[in-house]
Amino acid sequence: MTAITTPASELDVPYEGLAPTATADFNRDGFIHLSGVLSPETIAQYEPTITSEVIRLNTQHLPLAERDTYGKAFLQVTNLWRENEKVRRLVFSRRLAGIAAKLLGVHAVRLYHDQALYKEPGGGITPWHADQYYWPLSSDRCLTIWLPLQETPLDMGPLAFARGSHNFSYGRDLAISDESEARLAQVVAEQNFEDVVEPFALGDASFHRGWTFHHAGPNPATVPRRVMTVIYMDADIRVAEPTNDPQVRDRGWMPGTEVGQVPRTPLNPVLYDSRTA
Ligand SMILES: O=C(O)CCC(=O)C(=O)O
Repeated sequence: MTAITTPASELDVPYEGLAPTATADFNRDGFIHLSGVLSPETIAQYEPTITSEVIRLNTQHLPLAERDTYGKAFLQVTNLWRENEKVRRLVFSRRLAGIAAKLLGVHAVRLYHDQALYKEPGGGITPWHADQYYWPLSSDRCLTIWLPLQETPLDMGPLAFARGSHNFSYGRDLAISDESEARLAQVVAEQNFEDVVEPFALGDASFHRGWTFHHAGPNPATVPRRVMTVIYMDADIRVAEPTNDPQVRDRGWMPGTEVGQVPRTPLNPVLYDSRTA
């Protein structure tokens, strides 16, 4: 009898495009932009589901003109993997988590949470900021994949990074705001950090460290700039004492944990472990 084999989903097959220098490049720059992380066909399969979940779960109904700068930047819908089995398959992709583990130089990564970030037509800038300001975590071994769900040209607000800024500690006390935009734009200019702004082809994705300063332009296009993100952390990272109010709230991503514990909760599964891959 002939065995019937189902081809493994691209989502769980290792990515072959990582250069031997990728981890070192990522450590030096604080981000990396990779081509062909997923095929256009895979993105086309998942985009409609993510978009309909964003529409279903969105709680932001104010007109753009009545929102603050953060509110104008994007619609933000979190932990979609808990809402939809198909989205769960994307968020739990071993390919994506495997890239995250390699870039961080760790054996295994755990999910912190996911979020869809949809910059509406006419949506504003994403102010300069560093994500780790929000995270009560014991080390900087955490990163975000930014996965656009359409081709993203320069005039649609692709994510942009200040190269090497993850090693600079000034400005880490700033929430996303007009103040973070003004102060960090000044820091980036004064420190001569290169502001790396690039278009994204369909299937490209970037990965950035928690302390890397990043921002995005507005979206004057007539269609939303649709993006899925997943935040991964070293599987051995621990919950840290919050240092600000947003970090107190962010402890909710690791429910029931105490400071000092590894967040082994049902919401923070290990998504990739090189020792069992
Ligand atoms: O999509 C954006 O405009 C912002 C994304 C971002 O800040 C992030 O993924 O950390």
